[in-house]
Amino acid sequence: MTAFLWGAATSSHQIEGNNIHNDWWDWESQGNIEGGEGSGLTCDHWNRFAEDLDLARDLGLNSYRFSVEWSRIEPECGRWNKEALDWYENLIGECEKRNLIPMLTLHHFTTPLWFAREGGFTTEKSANWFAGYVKRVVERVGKRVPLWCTLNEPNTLVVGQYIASYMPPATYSPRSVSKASRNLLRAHVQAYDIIHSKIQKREGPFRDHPIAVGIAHNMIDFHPLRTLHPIDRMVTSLFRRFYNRSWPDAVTGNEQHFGVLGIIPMAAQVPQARGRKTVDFLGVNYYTRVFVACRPFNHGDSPDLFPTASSSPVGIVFSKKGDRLSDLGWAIHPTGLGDMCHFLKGYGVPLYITENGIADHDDDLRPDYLFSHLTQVAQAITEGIDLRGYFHWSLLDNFEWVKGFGPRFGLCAVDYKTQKRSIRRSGQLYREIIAAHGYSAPSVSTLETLCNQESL
Ligand code: IFM
Repeated sequence: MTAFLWGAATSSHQIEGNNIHNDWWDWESQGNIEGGEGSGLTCDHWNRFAEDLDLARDLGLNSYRFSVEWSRIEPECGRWNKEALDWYENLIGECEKRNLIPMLTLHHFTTPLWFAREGGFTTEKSANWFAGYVKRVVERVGKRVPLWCTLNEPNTLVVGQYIASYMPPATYSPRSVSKASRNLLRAHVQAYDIIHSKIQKREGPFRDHPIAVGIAHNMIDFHPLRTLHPIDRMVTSLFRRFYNRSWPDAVTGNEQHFGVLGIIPMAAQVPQARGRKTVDFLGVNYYTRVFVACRPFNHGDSPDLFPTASSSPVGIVFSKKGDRLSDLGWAIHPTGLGDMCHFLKGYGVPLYITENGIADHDDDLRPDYLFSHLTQVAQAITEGIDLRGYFHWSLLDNFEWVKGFGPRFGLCAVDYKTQKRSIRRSGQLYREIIAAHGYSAPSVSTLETLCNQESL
Protein backbone atom coordinates (compact mmCIF):
# COMPACT_ATOMS: atom_id res chain seq x y z
CA MET A 1 0.00 0.00 0.00
CA THR A 2 1.25 3.48 -0.85
CA ALA A 3 2.07 5.60 2.17
CA PHE A 4 0.01 8.64 3.01
CA LEU A 5 1.85 11.68 1.66
CA TRP A 6 2.92 14.15 4.29
CA GLY A 7 4.18 17.12 2.39
CA ALA A 8 4.63 20.83 2.02
CA ALA A 9 4.12 23.00 -1.03
CA THR A 10 5.87 25.94 -2.67
CA SER A 11 5.81 27.64 -6.06
CA SER A 12 8.62 28.79 -8.31
CA HIS A 13 8.01 32.51 -8.43
CA GLN A 14 7.35 32.72 -4.72
CA ILE A 15 10.67 31.20 -3.65
CA GLU A 16 13.23 30.92 -6.45
CA GLY A 17 14.23 34.53 -6.95
CA ASN A 18 15.10 36.47 -10.09
CA ASN A 19 12.32 35.16 -12.27
CA ILE A 20 12.83 38.08 -14.57
CA HIS A 21 11.09 36.75 -17.67
CA ASN A 22 7.53 36.44 -16.41
CA ASP A 23 4.44 38.62 -16.29
CA TRP A 24 4.60 39.05 -12.51
CA TRP A 25 8.15 40.40 -12.56
CA ASP A 26 7.06 42.99 -15.08
CA TRP A 27 3.95 43.89 -13.09
CA GLU A 28 5.92 44.11 -9.85
CA SER A 29 8.32 46.53 -11.46
CA GLN A 30 5.37 48.83 -12.18
CA GLY A 31 4.79 49.28 -8.45
CA ASN A 32 1.77 47.03 -8.08
CA ILE A 33 2.87 45.17 -4.95
CA GLU A 34 2.00 46.32 -1.46
CA GLY A 35 4.83 48.38 -0.02
CA GLY A 36 6.33 48.76 -3.51
CA GLU A 37 8.21 45.48 -3.10
CA GLY A 38 9.05 43.09 -5.90
CA SER A 39 9.80 39.38 -5.62
CA GLY A 40 13.53 40.07 -6.21
CA LEU A 41 15.60 37.31 -4.70
CA THR A 42 12.74 36.17 -2.47
CA CYS A 43 14.10 33.07 -0.65
CA ASP A 44 16.94 32.61 -3.15
CA HIS A 45 15.82 29.03 -3.46
CA TRP A 46 17.48 28.86 -6.87
CA ASN A 47 20.79 28.77 -5.03
CA ARG A 48 19.64 27.37 -1.70
CA PHE A 49 17.45 24.50 -2.84
CA ALA A 50 19.63 21.87 -1.13
CA GLU A 51 19.28 23.57 2.22
CA ASP A 52 15.51 23.88 1.68
CA LEU A 53 15.13 20.24 0.77
CA ASP A 54 17.16 19.37 3.87
CA LEU A 55 14.56 21.26 5.87
CA ALA A 56 11.79 19.27 4.20
CA ARG A 57 13.61 16.05 5.05
CA ASP A 58 14.27 17.22 8.62
CA LEU A 59 10.56 17.88 9.06
CA GLY A 60 10.05 14.22 8.20
CA LEU A 61 8.13 14.89 4.98
CA ASN A 62 7.86 12.15 2.40
CA SER A 63 6.67 14.41 -0.41
CA TYR A 64 7.31 17.87 -1.78
CA ARG A 65 5.11 19.89 -4.09
CA PHE A 66 6.86 22.55 -6.17
CA SER A 67 6.28 24.23 -9.51
CA VAL A 68 8.34 24.54 -12.64
CA GLU A 69 8.74 28.07 -13.98
CA TRP A 70 7.71 28.15 -17.62
CA SER A 71 9.37 31.55 -18.17
CA ARG A 72 12.76 30.09 -17.22
CA ILE A 73 12.37 27.16 -19.58
CA GLU A 74 11.04 29.19 -22.51
CA PRO A 75 12.08 32.79 -21.88
CA GLU A 76 11.28 33.67 -25.50
CA CYS A 77 8.74 31.91 -27.67
CA GLY A 78 10.42 28.77 -29.00
CA ARG A 79 13.77 29.37 -27.27
CA TRP A 80 14.41 26.61 -24.78
CA ASN A 81 16.75 27.09 -21.85
CA LYS A 82 18.65 23.87 -21.25
CA GLU A 83 20.20 25.11 -17.98
CA ALA A 84 16.76 25.67 -16.48
CA LEU A 85 15.69 22.14 -17.40
CA ASP A 86 18.97 20.85 -15.92
CA TRP A 87 18.19 22.70 -12.71
CA TYR A 88 14.74 21.13 -12.33
CA GLU A 89 16.10 17.71 -13.19
CA ASN A 90 18.69 18.15 -10.49
CA LEU A 91 16.03 19.35 -8.04
CA ILE A 92 14.10 16.14 -8.62
CA GLY A 93 17.28 14.14 -8.07
CA GLU A 94 17.81 15.98 -4.79
CA CYS A 95 14.21 15.15 -3.76
CA GLU A 96 14.92 11.50 -4.51
CA LYS A 97 18.03 11.53 -2.34
CA ARG A 98 15.91 12.76 0.56
CA ASN A 99 13.08 10.35 -0.10
CA LEU A 100 10.67 13.12 -1.05
CA ILE A 101 8.15 12.08 -3.67
CA PRO A 102 7.92 15.00 -6.08
CA MET A 103 4.56 16.51 -6.97
CA LEU A 104 5.29 18.79 -9.90
CA THR A 105 3.03 21.71 -10.78
CA LEU A 106 3.33 22.92 -14.36
CA HIS A 107 1.60 26.26 -14.00
CA HIS A 108 1.37 28.27 -10.80
CA PHE A 109 0.06 31.75 -11.72
CA THR A 110 3.06 33.09 -13.67
CA THR A 111 3.56 32.92 -17.44
CA PRO A 112 6.42 34.02 -19.67
CA LEU A 113 6.15 37.70 -20.50
CA TRP A 114 6.05 37.00 -24.25
CA PHE A 115 3.02 34.78 -23.68
CA ALA A 116 1.29 37.34 -21.46
CA ARG A 117 1.88 40.00 -24.13
CA GLU A 118 0.06 37.81 -26.64
CA GLY A 119 -2.96 37.85 -24.32
CA GLY A 120 -2.06 34.97 -22.02
CA PHE A 121 -4.73 32.34 -21.72
CA THR A 122 -7.32 34.50 -23.43
CA THR A 123 -5.82 33.68 -26.82
CA GLU A 124 -6.70 30.55 -28.78
CA LYS A 125 -3.03 29.73 -29.34
CA SER A 126 -2.31 29.62 -25.61
CA ALA A 127 -3.15 25.94 -25.10
CA ASN A 128 -0.74 24.85 -27.84
CA TRP A 129 2.01 27.05 -26.49
CA PHE A 130 1.49 25.58 -23.06
CA ALA A 131 1.54 22.08 -24.54
CA GLY A 132 4.91 22.80 -26.18
CA TYR A 133 6.36 23.68 -22.80
CA VAL A 134 4.78 20.67 -21.12
CA LYS A 135 6.33 18.34 -23.71
CA ARG A 136 9.80 19.67 -22.91
CA VAL A 137 9.32 19.18 -19.19
CA VAL A 138 7.85 15.72 -19.60
CA GLU A 139 10.59 14.62 -22.00
CA ARG A 140 13.22 15.74 -19.56
CA VAL A 141 11.92 14.71 -16.14
CA GLY A 142 8.73 12.74 -16.79
CA LYS A 143 10.21 9.32 -16.05
CA ARG A 144 10.98 10.30 -12.49
CA VAL A 145 7.90 12.24 -11.42
CA PRO A 146 4.86 10.31 -10.21
CA LEU A 147 2.54 13.20 -9.29
CA TRP A 148 1.57 16.12 -11.48
CA CYS A 149 -0.64 19.17 -11.10
CA THR A 150 -1.20 20.68 -14.51
CA LEU A 151 -2.64 23.92 -13.15
CA ASN A 152 -2.67 25.62 -9.81
CA GLU A 153 -5.95 27.37 -8.94
CA PRO A 154 -7.14 28.29 -12.42
CA ASN A 155 -10.29 29.72 -10.81
CA THR A 156 -8.30 32.10 -8.56
CA LEU A 157 -6.12 33.06 -11.50
CA VAL A 158 -8.91 34.25 -13.78
CA VAL A 159 -10.73 36.05 -10.98
CA GLY A 160 -7.49 37.73 -9.88
CA GLN A 161 -6.61 38.72 -13.44
CA TYR A 162 -9.94 39.79 -14.88
CA ILE A 163 -12.36 40.58 -12.04
CA ALA A 164 -10.63 41.52 -8.81
CA SER A 165 -7.52 43.05 -10.41
CA TYR A 166 -4.86 41.74 -8.07
CA MET A 167 -2.96 39.72 -10.67
CA PRO A 168 -1.52 40.89 -13.99
CA PRO A 169 -2.87 42.13 -16.35
CA ALA A 170 -5.39 43.33 -13.76
CA THR A 171 -8.09 44.35 -16.19
CA TYR A 172 -11.79 44.10 -15.48
CA SER A 173 -13.12 41.84 -18.21
CA PRO A 174 -15.75 39.19 -17.45
CA ARG A 175 -15.46 38.01 -21.06
CA SER A 176 -11.78 37.25 -20.50
CA VAL A 177 -12.72 35.14 -17.48
CA SER A 178 -14.66 32.74 -19.66
CA LYS A 179 -12.17 32.79 -22.54
CA ALA A 180 -9.21 32.16 -20.25
CA SER A 181 -11.03 29.43 -18.31
CA ARG A 182 -11.84 27.66 -21.54
CA ASN A 183 -8.26 27.86 -22.79
CA LEU A 184 -6.89 26.79 -19.43
CA LEU A 185 -9.09 23.73 -19.68
CA ARG A 186 -7.82 23.04 -23.20
CA ALA A 187 -4.27 23.45 -21.91
CA HIS A 188 -4.99 21.12 -19.01
CA VAL A 189 -6.42 18.40 -21.25
CA GLN A 190 -3.42 18.52 -23.57
CA ALA A 191 -1.04 18.36 -20.62
CA TYR A 192 -2.94 15.41 -19.17
CA ASP A 193 -2.68 13.52 -22.45
CA ILE A 194 0.99 14.39 -22.96
CA ILE A 195 1.95 13.16 -19.50
CA HIS A 196 0.11 9.90 -19.94
CA SER A 197 1.21 9.22 -23.49
CA LYS A 198 4.84 10.32 -23.37
CA ILE A 199 6.00 8.73 -20.15
CA GLN A 200 6.62 5.10 -20.91
CA LYS A 201 9.53 3.74 -19.02
CA ARG A 202 9.81 4.95 -15.45
CA GLU A 203 13.08 5.55 -13.62
CA GLY A 204 14.29 6.44 -10.16
CA PRO A 205 13.25 5.40 -6.66
CA PHE A 206 9.59 6.30 -7.19
CA ARG A 207 9.18 4.40 -10.46
CA ASP A 208 6.62 2.04 -8.95
CA HIS A 209 4.42 4.87 -7.73
CA PRO A 210 1.68 5.13 -10.36
CA ILE A 211 1.61 8.32 -12.40
CA ALA A 212 -1.29 10.51 -11.37
CA VAL A 213 -2.23 13.83 -12.90
CA GLY A 214 -4.60 16.36 -11.35
CA ILE A 215 -5.20 20.02 -10.74
CA ALA A 216 -4.70 21.98 -7.52
CA HIS A 217 -8.11 23.53 -7.09
CA ASN A 218 -8.77 26.44 -4.75
CA MET A 219 -11.96 26.04 -2.75
CA ILE A 220 -13.62 28.54 -0.47
CA ASP A 221 -16.39 27.67 1.93
CA PHE A 222 -19.01 30.24 0.79
CA HIS A 223 -21.94 31.13 3.03
CA PRO A 224 -24.71 33.70 2.65
CA LEU A 225 -24.02 36.70 4.87
CA ARG A 226 -27.70 36.88 5.81
CA THR A 227 -28.61 33.26 6.28
CA LEU A 228 -32.26 33.61 5.36
CA HIS A 229 -31.94 36.31 2.74
CA PRO A 230 -33.10 34.76 -0.55
CA ILE A 231 -30.83 36.86 -2.77
CA ASP A 232 -27.74 36.31 -0.62
CA ARG A 233 -28.52 32.60 -0.74
CA MET A 234 -28.97 32.60 -4.47
CA VAL A 235 -25.76 34.52 -5.11
CA THR A 236 -23.91 32.20 -2.73
CA SER A 237 -25.01 29.21 -4.72
CA LEU A 238 -23.82 30.93 -7.92
CA PHE A 239 -20.44 31.50 -6.30
CA ARG A 240 -20.23 27.90 -5.18
CA ARG A 241 -21.10 26.73 -8.66
CA PHE A 242 -18.68 29.02 -10.45
CA TYR A 243 -15.76 28.97 -8.04
CA ASN A 244 -15.89 25.57 -6.36
CA ARG A 245 -17.72 23.38 -8.84
CA SER A 246 -16.92 24.45 -12.37
CA TRP A 247 -13.39 23.03 -12.45
CA PRO A 248 -14.13 19.67 -10.81
CA ASP A 249 -17.10 19.34 -13.19
CA ALA A 250 -14.98 20.21 -16.21
CA VAL A 251 -12.09 17.85 -15.49
CA THR A 252 -14.36 14.93 -14.76
CA GLY A 253 -16.04 15.12 -18.14
CA ASN A 254 -19.22 16.94 -17.13
CA GLU A 255 -20.77 19.99 -18.69
CA GLN A 256 -18.50 23.02 -18.33
CA HIS A 257 -19.97 26.13 -16.79
CA PHE A 258 -17.30 28.79 -16.73
CA GLY A 259 -19.68 31.70 -16.37
CA VAL A 260 -22.17 33.33 -14.05
CA LEU A 261 -25.60 34.29 -15.30
CA GLY A 262 -25.75 38.02 -15.99
CA ILE A 263 -22.15 38.63 -14.84
CA ILE A 264 -19.68 36.39 -16.69
CA PRO A 265 -20.65 35.13 -20.16
CA MET A 266 -20.71 31.35 -20.41
CA ALA A 267 -17.72 29.89 -22.28
CA ALA A 268 -18.22 27.51 -25.20
CA GLN A 269 -17.70 23.84 -24.31
CA VAL A 270 -14.32 22.19 -24.81
CA PRO A 271 -15.30 18.96 -26.56
CA GLN A 272 -12.01 17.18 -25.78
CA ALA A 273 -12.88 17.34 -22.09
CA ARG A 274 -16.45 16.05 -22.36
CA GLY A 275 -17.43 12.53 -21.38
CA ARG A 276 -14.04 11.53 -19.99
CA LYS A 277 -12.05 12.13 -16.84
CA THR A 278 -8.95 14.23 -17.41
CA VAL A 279 -7.73 13.96 -13.84
CA ASP A 280 -6.55 11.01 -11.79
CA PHE A 281 -6.97 13.02 -8.61
CA LEU A 282 -8.32 16.33 -7.43
CA GLY A 283 -6.07 18.56 -5.36
CA VAL A 284 -7.76 20.82 -2.84
CA ASN A 285 -6.25 24.16 -1.84
CA TYR A 286 -8.32 25.22 1.14
CA TYR A 287 -7.76 28.17 3.47
CA THR A 288 -10.95 29.80 4.69
CA ARG A 289 -14.65 30.57 4.46
CA VAL A 290 -16.25 33.80 3.30
CA PHE A 291 -19.69 35.37 3.34
CA VAL A 292 -21.47 36.52 0.23
CA ALA A 293 -24.02 39.32 0.13
CA CYS A 294 -25.94 41.47 -2.29
CA ARG A 295 -26.41 45.20 -1.90
CA PRO A 296 -27.69 46.84 0.21
CA PHE A 297 -25.50 45.14 2.79
CA ASN A 298 -26.77 46.38 6.12
CA HIS A 299 -23.73 44.86 7.79
CA GLY A 300 -20.94 46.39 9.86
CA ASP A 301 -18.12 44.75 7.91
CA SER A 302 -17.38 46.15 4.49
CA PRO A 303 -17.24 43.73 1.58
CA ASP A 304 -13.63 43.66 0.58
CA LEU A 305 -12.84 41.31 -2.25
CA PHE A 306 -13.73 43.81 -4.97
CA PRO A 307 -12.24 46.99 -3.61
CA THR A 308 -12.16 48.67 -7.00
CA ALA A 309 -15.67 47.79 -8.01
CA SER A 310 -17.59 49.79 -5.44
CA SER A 311 -20.51 49.65 -7.83
CA SER A 312 -20.47 45.85 -7.74
CA PRO A 313 -23.85 44.54 -6.64
CA VAL A 314 -22.16 41.66 -4.86
CA GLY A 315 -19.76 41.77 -1.94
CA ILE A 316 -17.60 39.38 -0.04
CA VAL A 317 -16.95 39.57 3.69
CA PHE A 318 -14.00 37.64 5.03
CA SER A 319 -15.00 37.40 8.66
CA LYS A 320 -17.61 37.94 11.30
CA LYS A 321 -17.16 39.17 14.87
CA GLY A 322 -15.63 36.48 17.02
CA ASP A 323 -13.76 34.74 14.21
CA ARG A 324 -10.11 33.96 14.79
CA LEU A 325 -8.22 35.59 11.93
CA SER A 326 -4.95 35.09 10.12
CA ASP A 327 -2.61 38.02 9.49
CA LEU A 328 -4.43 38.44 6.18
CA GLY A 329 -7.81 38.64 7.93
CA TRP A 330 -8.93 35.20 6.76
CA ALA A 331 -11.13 33.36 9.24
CA ILE A 332 -9.94 30.04 10.63
CA HIS A 333 -12.66 27.58 9.74
CA PRO A 334 -11.43 23.97 9.71
CA THR A 335 -14.79 22.28 9.17
CA GLY A 336 -14.87 23.87 5.73
CA LEU A 337 -12.01 21.58 4.72
CA GLY A 338 -14.00 18.49 5.70
CA ASP A 339 -17.06 19.84 3.89
CA MET A 340 -15.05 20.44 0.71
CA CYS A 341 -13.72 16.88 0.81
CA HIS A 342 -17.20 15.48 1.25
CA PHE A 343 -18.41 17.53 -1.66
CA LEU A 344 -15.57 16.35 -3.92
CA LYS A 345 -16.07 12.71 -2.98
CA GLY A 346 -18.95 12.67 -5.44
CA TYR A 347 -16.52 12.98 -8.35
CA GLY A 348 -15.12 9.52 -7.69
CA VAL A 349 -11.41 10.34 -7.88
CA PRO A 350 -8.81 10.30 -5.08
CA LEU A 351 -8.11 13.56 -3.31
CA TYR A 352 -4.99 15.29 -2.07
CA ILE A 353 -4.94 18.42 0.04
CA THR A 354 -2.47 20.25 -2.17
CA GLU A 355 -2.44 23.41 -0.02
CA ASN A 356 -3.63 24.43 3.42
CA GLY A 357 -2.00 26.96 5.68
CA ILE A 358 -2.14 30.31 7.40
CA ALA A 359 -0.40 33.68 7.32
CA ASP A 360 0.77 33.89 10.92
CA HIS A 361 3.94 35.86 11.49
CA ASP A 362 4.23 34.99 15.18
CA ASP A 363 3.27 31.35 14.75
CA ASP A 364 0.64 31.70 17.47
CA LEU A 365 -2.22 30.29 15.44
CA ARG A 366 -0.49 27.87 13.08
CA PRO A 367 -0.07 25.00 15.57
CA ASP A 368 -3.78 24.87 16.27
CA TYR A 369 -4.59 25.49 12.60
CA LEU A 370 -2.48 22.48 11.72
CA PHE A 371 -4.11 20.21 14.29
CA SER A 372 -7.65 21.29 13.52
CA HIS A 373 -7.29 20.95 9.76
CA LEU A 374 -5.47 17.63 10.01
CA THR A 375 -8.27 16.42 12.24
CA GLN A 376 -10.67 17.19 9.39
CA VAL A 377 -8.45 15.18 7.08
CA ALA A 378 -8.40 12.28 9.53
CA GLN A 379 -12.16 12.39 9.97
CA ALA A 380 -12.78 12.52 6.24
CA ILE A 381 -10.64 9.40 5.79
CA THR A 382 -12.58 7.62 8.54
CA GLU A 383 -15.76 8.54 6.73
CA GLY A 384 -14.58 6.72 3.65
CA ILE A 385 -13.03 9.52 1.59
CA ASP A 386 -10.08 8.46 -0.53
CA LEU A 387 -7.75 11.19 0.65
CA ARG A 388 -4.12 10.35 -0.01
CA GLY A 389 -1.97 13.20 1.18
CA TYR A 390 -1.68 16.58 2.87
CA PHE A 391 0.65 19.35 1.68
CA HIS A 392 1.01 22.27 4.03
CA TRP A 393 1.35 25.73 2.49
CA SER A 394 4.13 26.47 2.79
CA LEU A 395 7.50 24.93 3.48
CA LEU A 396 9.03 28.43 3.73
CA ASP A 397 7.91 32.01 4.15
CA ASN A 398 7.74 33.42 0.65
CA PHE A 399 6.59 36.15 -1.71
CA GLU A 400 2.83 36.33 -1.22
CA TRP A 401 1.96 37.88 -4.60
CA VAL A 402 0.29 41.29 -4.39
CA LYS A 403 0.77 41.27 -0.59
CA GLY A 404 4.55 41.09 -0.92
CA PHE A 405 6.70 39.69 1.89
CA GLY A 406 4.47 40.67 4.82
CA PRO A 407 2.38 37.50 5.15
CA ARG A 408 4.32 34.59 6.63
CA PHE A 409 3.02 31.17 5.62
CA GLY A 410 6.12 29.08 6.35
CA LEU A 411 6.63 26.08 8.57
CA CYS A 412 10.12 27.50 8.34
CA ALA A 413 10.75 31.20 8.83
CA VAL A 414 12.98 33.06 6.40
CA ASP A 415 14.98 36.13 7.36
CA TYR A 416 15.10 37.85 3.98
CA LYS A 417 18.10 39.98 4.97
CA THR A 418 20.37 37.07 5.81
CA GLN A 419 18.46 34.27 4.05
CA LYS A 420 18.67 32.34 7.29
CA ARG A 421 15.97 29.70 7.68
CA SER A 422 14.64 28.44 11.00
CA ILE A 423 12.03 25.83 11.71
CA ARG A 424 9.07 27.36 13.52
CA ARG A 425 7.37 25.70 16.47
CA SER A 426 4.56 24.64 14.12
CA GLY A 427 7.20 23.01 11.93
CA GLN A 428 8.45 21.03 14.92
CA LEU A 429 4.88 20.03 15.69
CA TYR A 430 4.30 18.92 12.12
CA ARG A 431 7.41 16.77 12.44
CA GLU A 432 6.06 15.21 15.66
CA ILE A 433 2.68 14.61 14.09
CA ILE A 434 4.25 12.89 11.09
CA ALA A 435 6.54 10.81 13.28
CA ALA A 436 3.64 9.71 15.47
CA HIS A 437 1.81 8.44 12.39
CA GLY A 438 4.80 6.74 10.80
CA TYR A 439 3.68 7.76 7.29
CA SER A 440 0.24 6.29 7.70
CA ALA A 441 -2.81 8.51 7.34
CA PRO A 442 -3.61 10.90 10.17
CA SER A 443 -5.83 9.52 12.91
CA VAL A 444 -8.13 11.57 15.09
CA SER A 445 -7.04 9.84 18.29
CA THR A 446 -3.32 10.29 17.65
CA LEU A 447 -3.89 13.95 16.83
CA GLU A 448 -5.96 14.39 19.99
CA THR A 449 -3.28 12.81 22.15
CA LEU A 450 -0.57 14.99 20.67
CA CYS A 451 -2.70 18.10 20.85
CA ASN A 452 -3.41 17.51 24.55
CA GLN A 453 0.29 17.00 25.22
CA GLU A 454 1.00 20.31 23.55
CA SER A 455 -1.83 22.01 25.51
CA LEU A 456 -2.64 24.42 22.70
O1 IFM B 1 0.50 31.80 -1.82
C1 IFM B 1 -0.66 31.31 -2.36
C2 IFM B 1 -0.37 30.24 -3.39
O2 IFM B 1 0.46 30.69 -4.39
C3 IFM B 1 -1.66 29.76 -4.03
N1 IFM B 1 -2.62 29.40 -3.03
C4 IFM B 1 -2.87 30.31 -1.94
C5 IFM B 1 -1.55 30.71 -1.30
C6 IFM B 1 -1.81 31.67 -0.12
O3 IFM B 1 -2.46 32.81 -0.58
